[in-house]
Amino acid sequence: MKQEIRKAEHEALEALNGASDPTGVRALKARYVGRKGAVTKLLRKLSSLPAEERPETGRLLNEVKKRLEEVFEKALQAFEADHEETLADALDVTLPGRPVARGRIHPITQITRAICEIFQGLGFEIVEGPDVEFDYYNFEALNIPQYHPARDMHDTFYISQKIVLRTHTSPIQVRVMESQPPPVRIIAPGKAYRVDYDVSHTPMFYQVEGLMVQENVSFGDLKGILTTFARQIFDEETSLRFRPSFFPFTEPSAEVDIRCVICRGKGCRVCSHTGWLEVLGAGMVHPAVFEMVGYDTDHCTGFAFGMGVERIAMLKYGIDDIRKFYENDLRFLEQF
Ligand code: 2U9
Repeated sequence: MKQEIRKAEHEALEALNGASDPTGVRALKARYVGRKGAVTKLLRKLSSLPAEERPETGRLLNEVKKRLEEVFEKALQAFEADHEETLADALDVTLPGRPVARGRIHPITQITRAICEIFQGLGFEIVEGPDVEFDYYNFEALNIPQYHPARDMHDTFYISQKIVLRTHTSPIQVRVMESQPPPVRIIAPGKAYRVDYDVSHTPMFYQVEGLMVQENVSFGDLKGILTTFARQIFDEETSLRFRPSFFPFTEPSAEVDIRCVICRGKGCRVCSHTGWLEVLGAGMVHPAVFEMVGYDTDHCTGFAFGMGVERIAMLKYGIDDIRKFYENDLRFLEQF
């Protein structure tokens, strides 16, 4: 038995000499001093020895087991220390960190917020509504008849026969008028969708529309509000021009221009040598629209206006292609 013990110790130490990683050491530890290990098995065999041999053999076995446990533990610690040293060598904690790219607010969101803030300052309240709309709110209630070209599949994204992606934010104003009596003074920002794609159109774009309804609101009030707005969003010197136009939901209607921000009216490539740039559309709310929402046209009048946010941003920053806003090119976006 004593010989067996010495042999097991010798073998274990030899094997440990050849171990090249902590996994190997753990396997050896289990093989010799683990629950089913060689030395542990010998301990169990002690009871079969003659009584007089047991004390000395037992002592020897315990000594060998303790010694082996210690050398295995030391070997494992040595591997761990080595590993930490290697990590410390590989990691130079004095190197500067990688710069964290900082995000920023998209230029279209910045301009939408700026527009809304100006109108809030003039007493308008911000209202939002669903992007997916009933045909009724998007067209019918806005006096856009069945045969109007805007209703064509080539202009409008249809979800079903009666449901569309809103082509303007005007349904928001219809919903507000349907739910409350005048006075109304609201601003409706949000996405709009049209089947269109070129340098000045994207299938999704942002709009801000406004509506003011109460007794005796006039075209003069509309001019005053829009002039104040234009002077705040562009600059204090901005002058406005109203050209007659047509929209089914307003009568009379106008397209509104500002004096060219580039040439100040002298004529340049940007304003096609007219000295003016179109910025928005507006008009007095059509009586047919008031009737649809149950407003009494004898006691209230109202004006409405609408603008494309990208167009305002393009004029303000001198950008010639609307698609740049949606290409996610950081070299472009980081300039705002
Ligand atoms: C209601 C009644 C009237 C909103 C208006 C315009 C004129 C207009 C265009 C500007 C550029 C759309 O983004 S664009 O292509 N909009 O010219 N929008 S008046 O009139 C309304 C809205 C709601 C109940």
